[in-house]
This record gives sequence, structure tokens and C-alpha cells, in this order.
Amino acid sequence: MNLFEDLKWRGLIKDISSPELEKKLNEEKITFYIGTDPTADSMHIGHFSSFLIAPRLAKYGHKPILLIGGATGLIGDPKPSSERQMITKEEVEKNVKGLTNQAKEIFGFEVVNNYDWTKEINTIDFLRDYGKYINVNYMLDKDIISRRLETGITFCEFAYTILQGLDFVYLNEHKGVTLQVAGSDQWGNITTGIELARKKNDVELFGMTMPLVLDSNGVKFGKTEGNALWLDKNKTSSYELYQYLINSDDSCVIDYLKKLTFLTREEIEKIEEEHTKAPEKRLAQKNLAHEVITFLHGEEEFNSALKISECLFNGNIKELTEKEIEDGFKGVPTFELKLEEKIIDVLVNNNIATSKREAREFLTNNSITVNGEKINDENTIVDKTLLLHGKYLIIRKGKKKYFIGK
Ligand code: 485
Repeated sequence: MNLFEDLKWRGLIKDISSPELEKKLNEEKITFYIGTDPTADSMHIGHFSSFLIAPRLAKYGHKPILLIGGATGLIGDPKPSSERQMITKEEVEKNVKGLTNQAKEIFGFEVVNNYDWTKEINTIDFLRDYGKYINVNYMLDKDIISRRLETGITFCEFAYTILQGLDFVYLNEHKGVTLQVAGSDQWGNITTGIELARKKNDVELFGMTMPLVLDSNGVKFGKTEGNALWLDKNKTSSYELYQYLINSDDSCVIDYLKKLTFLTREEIEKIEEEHTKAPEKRLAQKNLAHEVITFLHGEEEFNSALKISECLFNGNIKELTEKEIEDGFKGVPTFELKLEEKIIDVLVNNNIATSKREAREFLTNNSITVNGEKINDENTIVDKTLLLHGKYLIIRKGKKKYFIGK
């Protein structure tokens, strides 16, 4: 299977600017770029799914350049719905640093910042050297811009597409870039660059977009209740990532394996076959979590996420390190620990049981585990010797419900 067939099989091609691109990708070695704006100090898993195109093409000998939009981030790519809140220059600068380090660390490719060339261009030159080549009617026809005409769009955001187009031309002139890749929402910005290069330099550039990755509810992959899954493990732990991936719906998980891993077609088809026979074993989800987490954070982080998940399931809390407890119990109801109280009072005072009677019932029918040990005696005093790592009291009620006292 050649590169283009592999991309098609993975469902990674939405639009291409010219059918010639197939031949170029299969037979030539080209330099291409993909960019992101510094709206936060970390990328999220959605960015990751797009940026993976870089190592994918690099495997076949193409050269990737990753762009962080220190300039475009100051303007804001128009959203189809409404104007963006501007972010301060300081914040953009801080985010550029975060993203640059992250992109280098995760992918190891050259990273550029479009502020470096855009800051040199003055207003008159911008209008003469770039604005002059782009017809406003052409801009109004672009999907995102046309969708904003009803609600309004400022000149600032309207001009954004020219800035991104200018990057493409600059990178072509200075680094030999001939292809820009992005998610499908970027088609309008990519084609502005192609138009500029054609008119300004009489050069043909190429564009390719990838479909948005959606979950079984049609929500963007990686969004959980409006929160993003960050690539920075201090913002989203490997365990949280593990939870998200391991819970992928059967109807999407094979698609995720194709789009988010480097497993080969043969490997994925084998997993699919096994998975279909016994979906309850979650073989496909396990492979997905393993591939994504080891790529991002390494084998050790994956093993730790797996261990947390198994310990929480089996109740073997004692085996967890302090960090694993912090990661595994993020979002679990937390109460302030008071020492020298009886366990029955701890249960009632922290709303783990609604009354003493109920607490007693839980204790006598073996429903309460404290730091991994069953407790039946309601008079057990919670003192320092009972705590895990000298500070945690982890209470499990029934099979799944956890509470943590600190
Ligand atoms: O020269 C460029 C300047 C800026 C950009 C790209 C090239 C960023 C681009 N306008 C953008 O807004 N990208 C999004 C972002 O940064 O969050 C997302 C896209 C998505 C995918 C991802 O970046 O919405 O489709 O391309 C990498």
C-alpha cells in the first residue's frame, strides 16, 4: 500500500486541491506544514489527531514543519458562530512558548512561529503585497466568512485568512514548502494561500484537509462535557486520557485506531476481527489507549494509568503511589479528614451515609472498604496509622463509589 492509499484507508483525506497531489505524495519528497494558533499553553487531543499527519508523511520521506501562530493568534481565526475574545499579547507569548516546547518534545520536528516574519510587514506593504492579490468577493465566498455575514465580522477577523495565506507563501519562498495540511475547517485558509502564491509568484501550492474526528454522539473527539483532553500531562493525566480512550464506543474505536495510531492495516484488521467476536474484552480500546498514551507520554505512564485503573477496579488501593492516588482520584468527592473520629461518624459527617443507621448497615454488610481493607466495626478509630502515605483515607462504598479524605 502506498502513502496515499494508506491515508485514504484511514479516512484521513477530506479534500485535496488538485489530483496531482496523489502522485506528489507517492513519488516525490516534499516539504509540508501544519499550523495551530496559541489559544492555550497546551495542545489538546484534537490537535494531536491532526498533527499526527506530520509523522505519518515523514515516515515516507516528506519533511514536516510545524507552525505556531504567534501572529495569527493575536487576531483569531473566525469561528462560524461569533467573534472571538481577543487574548492579550502576554498570554499569546506565553502560549507560544508552551506550544513550541510541546510540539518539539512530542514530534521532534522543526517548529516555526509566524510572528517572526509577520512582525516585519508594515500596513502599507501588507495591503500592497498581499491585499492587492485577494478579491473581497473571493473572500466573501469562503464558507466561514459567508456564515458570519448575518451576525457580522470585524475587519480584524476578516483579514485573518490573508495572514494564513501569507504564511504559506512565505514558507514556500523560504523553506520550500509546497503543501499545507489541516482539519477540514481550514480549507478556506489553505486555498487563500494557494491563490496568493499563484497570483503573486505564479507557483502552484497544494492543500489537503482531513475530516473532523467525531465520537458516537457526533461530538468532536476528545471533548468531555465541554472540557478538552490536554496533551500536557499536568493538565490531563495519563489516567484521565486512559479513561477516555478505554471508554470509546465500539462504533468508533476502529476509526480511532486508524486515525490516531501507527498500527498497520493488517494489525488493525486483525484487532477488528478479534474485537467483533468479543467486544466485551475491549481489545480495540486497550490497543488504542496503549498506542496513544505511549506515543505521548511513554510506556511508564501507560503502565501507571493501567495500574490505577486496575487498582480502582479491584480495590487494591494500597498499591498506589502518592502521584497515582492524586491522578486516580481527581474529581472523586473529597472531604476534610479529621483524625480520632469513629469510622461511623466519618461516614455520616461526610455524607457517605445519610444516617447512623445507614452507616451501620453499610459496615455490617461489608460495603465499606477503607484504604483497601474491609471495615465492619463501627467504633474503629480513624487515626494516623490507618492513613495511606500518611495522609489519605480512601473509602470505597459498594463496588464503585469512592470518597477521599485528606
Ligand atoms: O499559517 C497558519 C496560521 C495559523 C494556523 C494554521 C496555519 C492555525 C489555524 N488557522 C487554526 O485556527 N487551527 C486550529 C487551531 O489552531 O486550533 C485547528 C484547526 C483543525 C486542525 C488543528 O488546528 O481547526 O482543523 O487543523 C491542527
